[in-house]
Amino acid sequence: MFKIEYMQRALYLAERGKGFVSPNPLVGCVIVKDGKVIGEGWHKRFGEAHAEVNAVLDAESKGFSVENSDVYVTLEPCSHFGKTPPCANMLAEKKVKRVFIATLDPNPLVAGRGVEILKSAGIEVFHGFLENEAKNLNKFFFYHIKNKLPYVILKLATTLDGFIGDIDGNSKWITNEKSRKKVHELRSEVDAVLVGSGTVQADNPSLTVRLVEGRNPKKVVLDFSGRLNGDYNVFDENCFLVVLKDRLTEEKREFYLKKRVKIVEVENKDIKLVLEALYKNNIASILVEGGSRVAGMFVESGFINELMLFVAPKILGEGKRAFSISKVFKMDNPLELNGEDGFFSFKFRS
Ligand code: AOF
Ligand code: ZN
Repeated sequence: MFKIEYMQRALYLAERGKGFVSPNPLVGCVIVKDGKVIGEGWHKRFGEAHAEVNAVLDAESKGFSVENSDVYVTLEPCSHFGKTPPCANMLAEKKVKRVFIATLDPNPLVAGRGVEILKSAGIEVFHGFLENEAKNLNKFFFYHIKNKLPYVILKLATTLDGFIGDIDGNSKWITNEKSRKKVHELRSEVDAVLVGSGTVQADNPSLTVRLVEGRNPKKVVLDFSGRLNGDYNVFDENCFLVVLKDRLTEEKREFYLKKRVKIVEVENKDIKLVLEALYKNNIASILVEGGSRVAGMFVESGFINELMLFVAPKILGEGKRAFSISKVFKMDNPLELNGEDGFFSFKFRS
């Protein structure tokens, strides 16, 4: 009998791959036979076995045969020879009885072919269970596989009057520990964190994950004019420096080479070019962390998928604004982002 709990379990298992499978999707799989879970698996690491293979191995290692079983999987089993052979063929060979899929695979290499392979082997296939949850879990994957660009999250931490720092440029700390933990959690889930050269100079951030458990993201520094000069905490083998073509002196090139910083050269100050270049370097999700100039360039480019706004109940009166943009707009024609109003309620007294 079909049970939604098994799909929930498969989604839960999928999440265990967070931070390790990109640019692949998070996938989980549960195998059920005679009303009992006989195998569980998830995609653990990029380039390694897919969820279905791990679940079958899990069942077989415990002495179960998966023949005639029900397979719950959060993404359509693949149909292509990639880094691993196709999961749909493997399930067909194992003669499973039914396959329940949360959502189809948007990857053009798969996109329905996995279902076809299963059906033509006589397996009953059903899809569309917890589909929204499954798509949301893989929002980075669904976007990048279709658009060949990384999914971009802009993070802002502001005061009630919309400032990201005081008039001296001091931004430590606008938001509380809980918000900062959330940011560190996000860092551990995206492929890269991006900041501008101004932020590097002002704060010398390390952009690592410290307040929660998790792996460090790659780091991207936007320094179009190549003005950064000297050593900063971000510079190591996990760092990409984005700079306009031919702007770096030989001396700086040598310095970055020694630090093992990867240099990404772009033709002009175009965020789309930057995103295309980063995508070619296997960066499929980015957390943009500032400052105003970078936030301004990203809103003007239209390439923000999501804004995560942390607002502290503090007021500065004057300070560093969140977005530095190239024009001033009027209320009847503002720079408008595509979406609904947000709503917060702060409770100050009871
Ligand atoms: C599945 N199960 O667990 C995953 C799937 O390069 P490869 O061989 O790892 O293939 C990556 C593609 O396979 C990926 O883009 C997506 O379409 C699918 N991912 N499929 O059946 C899995 N991770
Ligand atoms: Zn597969």
